[in-house]
Amino acid sequence: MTSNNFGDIEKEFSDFEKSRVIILPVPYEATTTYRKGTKRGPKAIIKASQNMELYDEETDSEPYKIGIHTLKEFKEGFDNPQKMIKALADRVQGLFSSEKLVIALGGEHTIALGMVAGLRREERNFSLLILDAHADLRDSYEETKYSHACVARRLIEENRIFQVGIRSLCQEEADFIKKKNLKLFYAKNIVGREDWMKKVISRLSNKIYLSIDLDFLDPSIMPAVGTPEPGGLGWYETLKFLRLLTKEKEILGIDVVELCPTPLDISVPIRVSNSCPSVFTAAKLIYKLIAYLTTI
Ligand SMILES: [Mn+2]
Repeated sequence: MTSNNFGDIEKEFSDFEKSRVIILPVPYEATTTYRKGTKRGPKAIIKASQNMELYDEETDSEPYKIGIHTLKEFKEGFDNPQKMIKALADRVQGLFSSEKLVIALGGEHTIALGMVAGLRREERNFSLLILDAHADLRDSYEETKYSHACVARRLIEENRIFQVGIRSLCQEEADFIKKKNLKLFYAKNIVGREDWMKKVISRLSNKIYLSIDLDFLDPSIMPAVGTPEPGGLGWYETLKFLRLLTKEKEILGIDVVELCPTPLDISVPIRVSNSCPSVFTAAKLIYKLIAYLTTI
């Protein structure tokens, strides 16, 4: 297990040309506020994915056979958020135009801005679904407009966004939501229920971009994130929603961000790192999404 490829998939099914899914590690971290380490996320997810079974029992399939290629880490423009966003948009634009499904691994949430900018050059008509504990609607934070805490605010300037799982915001954000009459799906109204799933899906365009901040999950199953927040979604309700979503909508691009592994999750034997299963949960969540995409 020395390859850097997601799932440690054999060459036949991880060749770039033949792969439908492209994993792009983006270890960008500049503005994380509570706990640093999201830059270690992509490597940790890939390492965990190499210990995962590649057969999926729920769909009775081997999702990797659709082709999953892992690109080299993207690291351009990391000294300046606007440069990073532009460079990432340049990097992914060609992938989107060749109809690859790009899954970017963060890194902090700011990478979503580059992904969406790249996609927008190729496709105008999509809506953006954000799963997150935080509203991320501040106009600026700690003197930058490109903080992870401002991601949704930047995205809403040019996109139709739908936020699901929200349970943490400040007064400024609450005022902004009222002023703009935004309809957020708050965690308190959805956790443990299913009636919201079809409602969310019915509001989206046929094509969507999906941004997954892992802190939307409950910290009992996803403690290793930059800014954990109690009261999030559980594993099976998340899977149910994602399966419905992939059935009804065409997903053009995905980012999975804010995993903040502790050193334990990275460099010690499996036996020990199992004590903090966040990275495995993140890897499995991504593989589940691929399973649903391949078996609709
Ligand atoms: Mn968040």
